[in-house]
Amino acid sequence: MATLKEKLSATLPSIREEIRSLVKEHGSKVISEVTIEQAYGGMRGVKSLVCDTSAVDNNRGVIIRGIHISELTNRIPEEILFLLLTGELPDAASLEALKADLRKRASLPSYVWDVLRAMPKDSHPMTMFSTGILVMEKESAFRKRYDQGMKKEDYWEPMLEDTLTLAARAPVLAAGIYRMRYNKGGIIPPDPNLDLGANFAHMLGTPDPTGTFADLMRLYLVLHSDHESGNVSAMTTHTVASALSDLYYAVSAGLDGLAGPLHGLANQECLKWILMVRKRFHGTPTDEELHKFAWDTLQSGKVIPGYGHAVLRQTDPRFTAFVEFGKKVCPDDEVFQIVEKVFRIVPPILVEQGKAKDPWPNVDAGSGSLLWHFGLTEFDYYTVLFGVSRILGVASQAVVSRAIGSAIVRPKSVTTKWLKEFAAKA
Ligand code: CMX
Repeated sequence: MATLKEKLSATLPSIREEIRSLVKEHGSKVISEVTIEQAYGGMRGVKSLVCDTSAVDNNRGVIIRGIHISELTNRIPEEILFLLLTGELPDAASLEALKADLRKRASLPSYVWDVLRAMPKDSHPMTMFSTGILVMEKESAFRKRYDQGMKKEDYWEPMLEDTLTLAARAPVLAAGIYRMRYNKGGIIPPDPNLDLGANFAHMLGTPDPTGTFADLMRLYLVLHSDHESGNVSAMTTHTVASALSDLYYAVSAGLDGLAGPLHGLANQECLKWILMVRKRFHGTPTDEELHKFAWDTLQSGKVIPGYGHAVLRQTDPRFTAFVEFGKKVCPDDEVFQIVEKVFRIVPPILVEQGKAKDPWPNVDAGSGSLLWHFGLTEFDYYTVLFGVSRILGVASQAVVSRAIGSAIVRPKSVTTKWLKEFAAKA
């Protein structure tokens, strides 16, 4: 049995050596080119980041440390954290050690609640979540060790320390925000006998007589954990951490990016859209009604939330995993049935419109309907759930980045004038 830290520590010398010799032998080889269109177009497709925790295949979706996400749906979030950080799933003893470690860290300083209580009552839950994390920055092990003086090769250790603390505290913070923001009664403390996902379900206080909501929370935390490093939340976290800002600063910034409607907030927008459909047609629409409603959305200049992706070109396997869960748990739920119908109707419309490169559903298209089924109906809270999970991935990426000595991010920008002159000469 090796603890997560022992395992990581043992593998680091060979990983560092592997990268050192790769750069030494092949450092000048070209892996990507950048066109003017890409420079204006969000750098789409430009290969200029390294991420070893996961990779997104255009057609197959996310693969975490070599394991396709569809093979991880029965795992618990703690196993995914171990996998992300070390490259291997834990054995039973290592998993128990990690669970015990996280349990010890799962309490919040009381000043966090004071700060959140002082915020405007109509603050968005993502603002509260990001603020709650930022305000704990003074607890950062990385910052303390850095201030004391620390060698570069040791940076990963306090980064790991902060990762474990944040992974343990995020569900406590998020559940507390839910109870506070929606007047659900007092904050429910963590139950030391439960795993991360079940504990999250418990602290939210959603009735769960059969334990199925806890299963959904485990699945939710597994599916959203990581999606390589070019997406807004991961890239922001990486960029901020590359300045040696500690993990609290970096994760808080990453979550601010996740809060955008083209990224994680799409899960809130998506359920909002589904509920609009239901209201407009007093229930499940006919195919023709839904077809027209989707066209009207596009013609009013809006996107259909939950559809399309910057990298994927097929149905997101995370959407498929949620739909499979829904088929087992709530096949007759009206909102879930509309989600299934949208999946049938919308992709051909997006193809017909001819703009979106990917007409298929992404992770955000189905998750909200399941939360709704369990009575978690406050959809502007949904992105916080995404955030609790995404912390596992972006924090793991940050540990790896510090371990391999990644440089401060500083690409070169050019002016439009420069581009015009360049284009004229080329
Ligand atoms: N509905 C309507 N139009 C869409 C669309 C959708 N679902 N998806 C893409 N398009 C449009 C784009 O807005 C763009 O239009 P313009 O040329 O007028 O600007 C055009 O199709 C080309 O876009 P693209 O290259 O296919 O997509 P991008 O890589 O630029 O953007 C994404 C990807 C996800 C932002 C986009 O598909 C989108 O806005 N989807 C809806 C929001 C959403 O579900 N986001 C969540 C993504 C997953 C996540 O990060 O959580």
